Amino acid sequence: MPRNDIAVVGAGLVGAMVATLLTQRGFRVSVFEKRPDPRRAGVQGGRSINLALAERGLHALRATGLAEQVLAQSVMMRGRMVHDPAGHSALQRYGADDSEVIWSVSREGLNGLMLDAAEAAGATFHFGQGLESADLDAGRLMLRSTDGTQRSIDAPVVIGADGAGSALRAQMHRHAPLGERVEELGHGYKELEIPPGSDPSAPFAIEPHALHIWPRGHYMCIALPNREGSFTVTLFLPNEGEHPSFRSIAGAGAAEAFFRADFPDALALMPTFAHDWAAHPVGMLATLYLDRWHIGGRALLIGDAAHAIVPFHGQGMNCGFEDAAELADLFAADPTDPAAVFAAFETRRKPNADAIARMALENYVEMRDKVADPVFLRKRELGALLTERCPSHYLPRYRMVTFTHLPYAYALERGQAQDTLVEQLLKGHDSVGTVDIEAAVRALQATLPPLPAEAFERGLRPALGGA
Ligand code: FAD
Ligand code: 8R5
Repeated sequence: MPRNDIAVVGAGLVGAMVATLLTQRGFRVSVFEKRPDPRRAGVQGGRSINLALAERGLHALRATGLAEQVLAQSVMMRGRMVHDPAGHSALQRYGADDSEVIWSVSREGLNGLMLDAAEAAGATFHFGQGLESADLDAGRLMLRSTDGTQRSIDAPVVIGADGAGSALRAQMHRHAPLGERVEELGHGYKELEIPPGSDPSAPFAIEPHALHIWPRGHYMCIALPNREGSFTVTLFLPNEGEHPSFRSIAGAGAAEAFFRADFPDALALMPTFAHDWAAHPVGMLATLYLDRWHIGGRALLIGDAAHAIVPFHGQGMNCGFEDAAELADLFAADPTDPAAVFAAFETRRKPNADAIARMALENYVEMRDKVADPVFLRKRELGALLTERCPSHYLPRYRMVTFTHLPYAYALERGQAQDTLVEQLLKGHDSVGTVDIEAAVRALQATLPPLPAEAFERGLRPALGGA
């Protein structure tokens, strides 16, 4: 390969994104993907799997020119709809208004749009060609095709976007240890489905414009809407231990009894429950930490390959897209020195990847337990009030993560400081109503510096597009 040629391993969400952005900046990009072209092969198992797209992901999509098209295929989610055990539900808005919402998008649809865009920009794709091994000293990749044939190619500069089970990571590790650590959560997930109702003019069985949560303390169900009127439901549950756990629930019949007791309203909307339970495997959840993401200027890991996280903040793809955008910016600024680019990328992104990994773990407790807790709700209410009264100094952490481009590490740190203050302000109060708001604002301004300008540069999302 001549200079300025970059090989990308993996044509998933992050691989397609980085290929598009680098091609747009004048690099010649070849992408090698183990699986067949998903635009031809169709989804595995025919299931619709959706993802929550937020500002960081949308920002990268804007750079590719795809944002409008993606939003037009998505369903807007204004907040969390919390379903209590008695069957009541209430919406907790994510932001101030409909400019602060997240979007439920089909993984298959998004991946297809992104592959089309990367090809249109000039990137070359080789489907059905998996990375098998790599000689990083010689700058060669060994690939195996679906039909079993092997070949090797020159690739002096390679980016690994091959996901949590990255083959490039394993090859890099052989070359020089990366300091890999995998922390399993001990909880897994099972995907289920609420199909569209029979009335084609109102196909959604529950509120379409929300991310639904059934919090139950140590476990929970969630549901995200799909455009055609169905919902993808996910149960998160401990793998082992006392009932309920995946181990304690033996088979679809026992699972149905568990749902009848704990999620009766959701079960009533899932006619294919028993089939889905038996057919879908339990997914595993873990956080991946590495000490190093690159080997000189030869190989770099991005996306899940570098920092797979648990799903509870809905930021895995969003963070991977932000990786791709930052990497493309660094490459554009210094196109001839991949070693310097990779080192700068690792220095900039690693603290942020660590921060979102931690916040994602924390958000599991928030979703499954705290969203129904009065103390948590008071803190949230006072936080919202402070943002309204003093936007220069207070922005809830969830909103920094989801609706701004502030570094994740900043959101984590600022969130802790804000939280401490709100706890102090609420001391001795059973309700936000008795807190002196003027005094609280003064305390806020005296304790914390103003938020950086980036907090207010939230991408203006058009009200158009989306269902
Ligand atoms: P992947 O999407 O895993 O892509 C890796 C690609 O590399 C694949 O195409 C794979 O076939 C290919 N590959 C693997 N091995 C090789 C090889 N040896 N050679 C060549 N190619 C190879 N994130 C969010 O932001 N919001 C959400 O709501 C959300 N929901 C999720 C729901 C589910 C069910 C799951 C599983 C994840 C969810 N995530 C979400 C996380 C998100 O999917 C990932 O963070 C994101 O897909 C990472 O992209 P990636 O390109 O790094 O990896
Ligand atoms: N990933 C999400 C959020 C935060 C919602 C909130 C949470 C399913 C396997 Cl669990 C989860 C969120 O705090 O109110 N935004 O987007 C997506 C989530 O799970 C996805 C769909 C998922 C991996 C299964």
